[in-house]
Amino acid sequence: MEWMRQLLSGNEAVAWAAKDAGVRLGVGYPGTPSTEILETFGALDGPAQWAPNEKVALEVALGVAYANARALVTTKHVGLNVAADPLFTAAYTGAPGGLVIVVADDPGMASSQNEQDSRRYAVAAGLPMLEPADSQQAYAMTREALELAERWSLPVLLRLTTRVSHSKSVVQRAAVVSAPAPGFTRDIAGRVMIPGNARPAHRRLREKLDQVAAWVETPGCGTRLWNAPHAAVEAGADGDQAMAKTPDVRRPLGIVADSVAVLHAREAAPQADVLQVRMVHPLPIETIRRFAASVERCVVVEEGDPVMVEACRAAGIAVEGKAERYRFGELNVGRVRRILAGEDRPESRPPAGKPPQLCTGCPHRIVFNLLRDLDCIVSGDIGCYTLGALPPFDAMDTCVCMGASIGVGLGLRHALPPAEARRVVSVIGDSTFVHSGLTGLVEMVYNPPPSGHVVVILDNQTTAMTGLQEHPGTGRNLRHEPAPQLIIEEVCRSVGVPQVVVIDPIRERERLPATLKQALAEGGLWVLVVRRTCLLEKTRQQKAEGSA
Ligand SMILES: Cc1ncc(C[n+]2csc(CCOP(=O)(O)OP(=O)(O)O)c2C)c(N)n1
Repeated sequence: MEWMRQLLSGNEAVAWAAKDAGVRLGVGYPGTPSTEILETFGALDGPAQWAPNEKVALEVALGVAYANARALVTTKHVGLNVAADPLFTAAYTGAPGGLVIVVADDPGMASSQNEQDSRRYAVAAGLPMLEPADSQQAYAMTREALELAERWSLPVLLRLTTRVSHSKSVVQRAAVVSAPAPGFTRDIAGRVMIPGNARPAHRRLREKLDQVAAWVETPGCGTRLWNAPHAAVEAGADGDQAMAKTPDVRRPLGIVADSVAVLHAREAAPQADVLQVRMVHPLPIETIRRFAASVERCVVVEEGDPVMVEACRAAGIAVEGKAERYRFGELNVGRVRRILAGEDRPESRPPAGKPPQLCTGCPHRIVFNLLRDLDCIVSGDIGCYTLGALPPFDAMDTCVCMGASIGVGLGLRHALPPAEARRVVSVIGDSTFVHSGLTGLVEMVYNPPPSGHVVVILDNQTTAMTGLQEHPGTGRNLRHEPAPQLIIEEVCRSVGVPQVVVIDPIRERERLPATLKQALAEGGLWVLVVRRTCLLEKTRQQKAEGSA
């Protein structure tokens, strides 16, 4: 049944909402914890596609929204860095169709290289940001975000975190709407961001944000009040109404929280009133002010950076925050109890888990054994192969962000004395190469270090790290159907790399060490494409063929 209540993860709920709200195109780049949003949208027959990277994803979606159609972008937090350039200026141009950018943060870094707090992006770019606490809210707020984006012709950010993305809870869907017909209305002054157009556009953006800031203070819009059970007000009533019913009695404890911290706070302090901030930018600061005035003690409970607590204090609202130690990692009920108790003594450490490892039989293993044995200085990148940094290989020396391996390797080659420079190798996966390695390769050809350079592209024919997604180099699209294929070695040759060698590390076991040794000794510019399909990808393909 269409309207059946379903048990969905936050990511699945976003995908269902996009489907029910007539999203014309969902586009993104995989990244934990966001990946399943587009995969689910695609499985629901929603038009979904992987872009080579997040910047391109946002640009494509922006074009869709310029054409007056609804668009959804999905990314993990660090992907928003990649998409930051179009993001900031898209805030100026706006887009009539309704553009929602779902960004999934990873507090605690279950699978990321940093734990940046994307709420800062909403403030910096000047965009509204909504934050659901569970799957039902993820569904409702995705739809709300699309409506708000249309209403103000302004991209809207929807921020999830690992818990919200991956936890399952019951979702009741709402009526399906059909998308309006796309069409183009020319608006040169509004969309061509030369300085003369951008100056008024910035002012327009700030005016729109003032309107959003006024809207967010209207009852029920930016907040929701979860009252303690003994309070003489209805649980779940909106903030203003509930507070109006108890004007004279100051209740002992009030908590201001966002995202999943709301659920932790309710469990940790069932006696407290909890004000859920649903829109974190613009913040419903006057509603928070009234809430804080309605309680004896008001504590802000938020995961990550002290974003809301700083905003409250800047607005002269007396709130308590959390000790610095709780900025790191995820919150949970126990940690929220500690925050509320003002407990700042060291926390007990969870027992160390088993370190992750490359799979038995993974073709990456052969390369890292070799790099270790040759005592290479390895400028690494992000993917399964980052595990080459751990024992028994210990064969990766740097890993910063996707695509950095080539630039960092070049820098090392430029600076190190010749004997050390000749040991430097950049190692990058196939998906990562397409994502952001290409320009590094152009740099290598344009400004070659005196000792030359060697790039090893670990081509396992999939994006293994995030769960076997396709990319332009695999020759298949998001649904694993055939698509035009980017031939990596041809691209390398065409940008001017003189020595490009493709090697199967298993079938050509001897050739790989011989070629790498030759490349390191001879100097010059080399790309070794080490191509062998990931074993898990092979199994996926066999299963797909079996069920076809
Ligand atoms: C900007 C950014 N987007 C997405 C991710 C998530 N992510 C990490 S590595 C990776 C790609 C891994 O694929 P590949 O380079 O082919 O290596 P493999 O895991 O297959 O060995 C992705 C999507 C990220 N860390 N940063």
